[in-house]
Amino acid sequence: MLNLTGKNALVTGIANNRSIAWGIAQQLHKAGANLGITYLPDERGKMEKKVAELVEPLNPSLFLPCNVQNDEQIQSTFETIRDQWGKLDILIHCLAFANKDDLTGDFSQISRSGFNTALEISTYSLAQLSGAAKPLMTEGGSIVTLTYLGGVRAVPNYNVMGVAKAGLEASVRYLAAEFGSHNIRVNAISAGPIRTLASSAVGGILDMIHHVEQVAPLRRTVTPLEVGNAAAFLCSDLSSGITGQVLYVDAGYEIMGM
Ligand code: NAD
Ligand code: 0WE
Repeated sequence: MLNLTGKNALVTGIANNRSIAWGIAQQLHKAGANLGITYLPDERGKMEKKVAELVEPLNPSLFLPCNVQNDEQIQSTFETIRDQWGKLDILIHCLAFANKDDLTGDFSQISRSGFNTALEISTYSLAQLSGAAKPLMTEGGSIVTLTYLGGVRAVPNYNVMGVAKAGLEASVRYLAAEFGSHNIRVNAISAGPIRTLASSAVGGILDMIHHVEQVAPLRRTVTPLEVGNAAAFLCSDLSSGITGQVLYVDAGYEIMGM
């Protein structure tokens, strides 16, 4: 049985009730995990209030600001986990960012700063958070990140995010190789397109979703709760033999040739 009672799970990347991280947090809670939630703080504290209200029913025992571009916030997040929880079992990395203008047009025209921003936030952050989590995962652990098919295929307009996801998937393999001797597993879920805050800001996302609904074996897209179920599996002892992998949760779309 899928059982996460007694496990402490840190979930990053909840922005609103459509976030994939929100689907994951709900399923980890349902399986009995004790939750810590981080949010991306803004100047006016609007995000803090919004995310706090959303996650309240899951009774998180930690609720912390964590912008991955801010080293102090990362340090303080993991210091708080050490002081309050003593150990960490689960880390969910569910965040990405590229400048909107870099998700359209010619990839060859990407600026140095646009490239760096996308890879700093979307790729480097996994190694950074995993490195901070490692000493706290004293009884082993599970790290799960979110990727997309655009990291292995040239998906129109995904552009620099595709490069970031290719690096993310490679990071999963190097982290899995490094952490395996500590019984810490590292895996990625490659989700099919879902309408979220990040994807809705992308032109043509509805056409992409429509295309998936025609082509995918299951003739539909996936939901954040389905991604959450796969994440709960990868965080549980049911997946104790699995590390370094990319698990497709995409209604089967990836296997199709046409
Ligand atoms: P979302 O907008 O709900 O989540 C993205 C999150 O990234 C937000 O919570 C945002 O606050 C956070 N974030 C951005 N910059 C940050 C920073 N500097 N520090 C900390 N957090 C920061 O959108 P989503 O679609 O749920 O995205 C979550 C993950 O799922 C991303 O890695 C995305 O690439 C991946 N993914 C999304 C889809 C999709 O179609 N929506 C498909 C496959 C994979
Ligand atoms: O990973 C993603 C979303 C990534 C993303 C989206 C945005 C839009 C708003 C990263 N940064 C930003 N920055 C913004 O300002 N997905 C897998 C969803 C997605 O994004 C696409 C897609 C799909 C699918 C972009 C182009 C083409 C397809």
